[in-house]
Amino acid sequence: IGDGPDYDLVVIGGGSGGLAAAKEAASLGAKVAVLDYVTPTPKGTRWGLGGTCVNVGCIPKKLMHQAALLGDAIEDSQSYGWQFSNPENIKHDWGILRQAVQNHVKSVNWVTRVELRDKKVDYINGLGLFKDAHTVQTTTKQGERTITSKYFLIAVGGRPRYPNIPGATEYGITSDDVFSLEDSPGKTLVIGAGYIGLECAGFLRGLGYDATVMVRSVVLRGFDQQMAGLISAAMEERGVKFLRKCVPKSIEKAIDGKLLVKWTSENGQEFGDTFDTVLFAIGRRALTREMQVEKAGVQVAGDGEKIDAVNEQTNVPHIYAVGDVLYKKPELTPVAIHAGRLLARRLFGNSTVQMDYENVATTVFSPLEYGCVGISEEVALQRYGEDNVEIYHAYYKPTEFFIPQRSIAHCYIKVIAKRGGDQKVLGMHFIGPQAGEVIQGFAAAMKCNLTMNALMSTVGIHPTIAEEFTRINVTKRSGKDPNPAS
Ligand code: FAD
Ligand code: NA7
Repeated sequence: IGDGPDYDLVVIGGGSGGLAAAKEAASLGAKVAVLDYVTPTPKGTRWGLGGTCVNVGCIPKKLMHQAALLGDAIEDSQSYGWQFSNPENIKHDWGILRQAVQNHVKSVNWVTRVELRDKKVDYINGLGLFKDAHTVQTTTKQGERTITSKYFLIAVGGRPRYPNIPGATEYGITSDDVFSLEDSPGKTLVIGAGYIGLECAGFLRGLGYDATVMVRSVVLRGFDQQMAGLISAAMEERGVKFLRKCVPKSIEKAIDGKLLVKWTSENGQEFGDTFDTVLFAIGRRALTREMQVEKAGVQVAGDGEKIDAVNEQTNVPHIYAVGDVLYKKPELTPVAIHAGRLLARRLFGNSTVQMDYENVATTVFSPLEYGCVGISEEVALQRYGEDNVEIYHAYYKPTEFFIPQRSIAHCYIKVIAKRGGDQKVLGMHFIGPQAGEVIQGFAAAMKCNLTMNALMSTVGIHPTIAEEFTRINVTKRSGKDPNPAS
């Protein structure tokens, strides 16, 4: 670039969004550098290149969820004829799971580094701070460095919050620590009932640990509340305990090494119990302060930490942002990747295609999974009014549940449609096994303006659970029984 800036694009944060943008930009001929640095957790946990999803998010979470599901499968298998010489002796070994998960994570870290090298993206293992709007400063093992670039991309993601109570950082852990814990977590209190809290409590219970979720207001705030209620009921049925309308007050270490947690209920009553592990899942904060965005003139949104970008562009025209750092955008890996890739194409590939943040499908990997796309019943009623919305629903019986006599009490689906005409589908909600696999294709159908007429005229695949969506015909308005004929 001669006397110009060092790079065409400098990406700060080598996670889902940053890496996708960096690789795409490089393949379009741009000179690109990625800075990635992981500040250790208060417990000292650290990890390699690739960001939250690969190291302490989606991937280790899904693997531990799978470990828990396999436990269920072992139980079911006996009614299908599988014989174990000593069924009571089947145990789970945390150390083996932890090692297997961490080995996989490390292999992904390695592949990511190789990919960057192959694409000629410079990887700088240092914390990036803005010095001014055109310069980023970093300290690596080789010393301090300043880097200039034509464009910058803020992709620093977020990290778990800790509550401001005595003992929180000393004794508590978060999702940043749980997947690499040396010792098995034992009796665990999960504080927070968002999807991360439910998923962690779910797989821990599935692996055989005593698990309790402390809920401040409602479970899965922001999700369809009828579905959220079914998810927590399904978890309770599997032995997860819920402390509702409670907030933590303090954590102390008892002489026997256990953690004594005190909390207060809604009416101010104080309670306490001891746990081996306390895991906070009370939300995440964006890491903009640490990188001194104000020195570049980048404004943060109302919450003081996230960036309210328009089409990923911040208020400083050559500085962009993608991923979890964005204000009021879904905090999901494919969202970060898609937005990062499209941005790189607009910057270096003459593209004009913008990211569409609407109708992004997601799944909560609770023991009985919950997948959804589009809006919740609450939002539909509020947005369109009861007279203009039709809610279709059904309980169903997965074929494979019959033989082991698994509970079908919470296997439920719901489709929210506009009333009248072809009945455009506004939201689809599914509780059951493989919810993510079920919902993904319907998300594509919704992108193509799926209508109730089209859904009902789709021929199902039998016997599957996804076919339930093609059979759905009972509306809430009709008052008819949504239970299947037995
Ligand atoms: P990140 O992936 O967080 O990457 C940011 C990177 O920047 C990190 O490596 C960070 O250390 C680094 N960094 C920060 N500041 C600096 C700096 N100043 N200089 C240099 N580097 C810096 N999403 C899904 O889609 N499906 C799931 O099932 C799912 N499960 C999840 C489970 C858990 C437990 C968690 C925590 C998250 C989960 N997510 C899931 C969310 C998903 O992980 C995030 O949405 C995604 O990783 C966001 O990508 P990002 O690029 O914005 O940031
Ligand atoms: P969420 O989805 O923001 O959920 C946080 C949960 O923690 C939620 O149940 C909160 O209850 C609860 N919370 C928040 N602060 C506290 C305190 N101080 N004490 C007790 N409980 C608290 O976060 P996740 O970690 O599950 O997910 C992180 C992000 O990924 C999230 O923003 C998603 O968009 C994606 P509340 O409902 O506020 O009463």
